[in-house]
Amino acid sequence: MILFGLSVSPFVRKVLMYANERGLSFDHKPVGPQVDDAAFKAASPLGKIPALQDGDYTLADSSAIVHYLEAKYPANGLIPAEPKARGKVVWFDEYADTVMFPAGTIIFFNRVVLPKIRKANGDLAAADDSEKNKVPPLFAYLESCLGGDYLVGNSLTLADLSVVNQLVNLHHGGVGIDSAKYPKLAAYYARLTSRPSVAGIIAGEKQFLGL
Ligand SMILES: N[C@@H](CCC(=O)N[C@@H](CS)C(=O)NCC(=O)O)C(=O)O
Repeated sequence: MILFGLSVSPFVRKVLMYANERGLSFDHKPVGPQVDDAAFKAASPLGKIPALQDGDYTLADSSAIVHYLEAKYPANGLIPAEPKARGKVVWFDEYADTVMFPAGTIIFFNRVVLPKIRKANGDLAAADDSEKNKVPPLFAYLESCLGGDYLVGNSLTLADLSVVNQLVNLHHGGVGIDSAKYPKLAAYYARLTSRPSVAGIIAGEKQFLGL
C-alpha cells in the first residue's frame, strides 16, 4: 500500500497515526498537494492529501481511507460497532475535519506554511483573529465533551485521531491549550500526543518546520 501526503497535513497525520496504532505498514510518499505525479493524481482526483493506492485500488480523503482500512482489517479496529459510540465517532471526525480545520488552517498556513516553507509573508492578522475568536469555542466545546481519557468510550477511537491531529496543527501554529481554562483538554492533548504512534511524527515535523 502507498500512502501519499506530507504528515504536516492533519488529515495525513490522522491516517499515519491510525496505521501506527493498528500496526499497518505503508510505503509512505510524503508529497505536497497538487504535486505533478501520475500515481498521486490517479489516487487523488482533487489533488488533495492524503491519498491511498492499494494495488489497483485508489482512494482519497482521510476518513474514506480509515473506513476502508477498518473494513479491510476489522479485528481490534478504532471505529466501534455499538450504535451510539459509532455515531459519536463519526460526529467528532466530521467536527474535526469541517469545523476545527478551517479555524486552525488559517493559523497554521499563515504563521508556519507561508513563512517557513514557502518563504512568503503570511496574513498574521487573519491568524490572530482566528486564535482570538474562532479557537476558544472549539476548546470550550471539547473540554465539555471530555469525561474520561478518550472522547468516545474508554478506549482510543478515530474520534481521538481526528481531533488531536487538528490540535497538533494549532500547536505548530503557536496555539497552546491553557490548562487553567481547559484542564481536561490540556491533559488529553498531552496524553494523546505522547503516544508512540504520533510522538515521533510530531518531533520530525518540528524539525522539518524549524519549530
Ligand atoms: N476531507 C479531506 C481534506 C484533505 C485536505 O483538504 N488536504 C489539504 C492539506 S491539509 C490539501 O490537500 N489541500 C490542497 C488543496 O485543497 O488543493 C480529507 O479528510 O482528507
